[in-house]
Amino acid sequence: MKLYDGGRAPNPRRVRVFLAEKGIPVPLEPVDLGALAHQSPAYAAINPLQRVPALVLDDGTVITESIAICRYFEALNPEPPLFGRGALETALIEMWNRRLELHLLFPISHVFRNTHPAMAKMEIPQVPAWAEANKPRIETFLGIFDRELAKRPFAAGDRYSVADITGMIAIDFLKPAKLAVPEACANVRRWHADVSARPSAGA
Ligand SMILES: N[C@@H](CCC(=O)N[C@@H](CS)C(=O)NCC(=O)O)C(=O)O
Repeated sequence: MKLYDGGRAPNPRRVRVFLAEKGIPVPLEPVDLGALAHQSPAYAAINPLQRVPALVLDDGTVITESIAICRYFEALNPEPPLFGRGALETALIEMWNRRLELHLLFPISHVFRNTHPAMAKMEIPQVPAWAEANKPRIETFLGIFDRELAKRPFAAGDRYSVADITGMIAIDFLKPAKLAVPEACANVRRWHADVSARPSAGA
């Protein structure tokens, strides 16, 4: 098995943090996004969408999509449960993971991809107006998330989950997008400091 990885890029990091939380060692194969190695014919044969991460199993089966890869490892190694236990906890974690992905990580990614000069060769065309349109959405969502985090320690409840991984990595992605958590979002800041202090955050 081999995990095609993308260094500092957020989606491959989601899988690395997940694996670190589980304590599962998986050999990494670095893919140099800056050099557009993910657009090479060799990598496109693995993932025709030319995105990382991609997990290649020993029989050649390819799994892409960060959350699909995480779910594969969760099914094989249920402890600790990062997608939840039981109907309610599992649904709440799914809800928050999707909210954090769709309403935070993606809009931040749109800002980064449509403004950063280094992304001009990947985001074609770059549309600065789309970046601008996403900025207020990020702020609105952070306000909503902040009010939720006033009620509990982690994104989806009392336990750390995959939703915290998505959220932490989204917040870390604010910096390269030249954005920041608003001062008023004290609960987001507290939660981000807590999840960032876990050893897995360095993965
Ligand atoms: N939905 C995919 C997104 C994968 C993705 O967009 N990966 C980025 C790195 S974070 C990538 O490979 N970008 C290369 C490009 O845009 O050309 C997932 O969850 O894994």
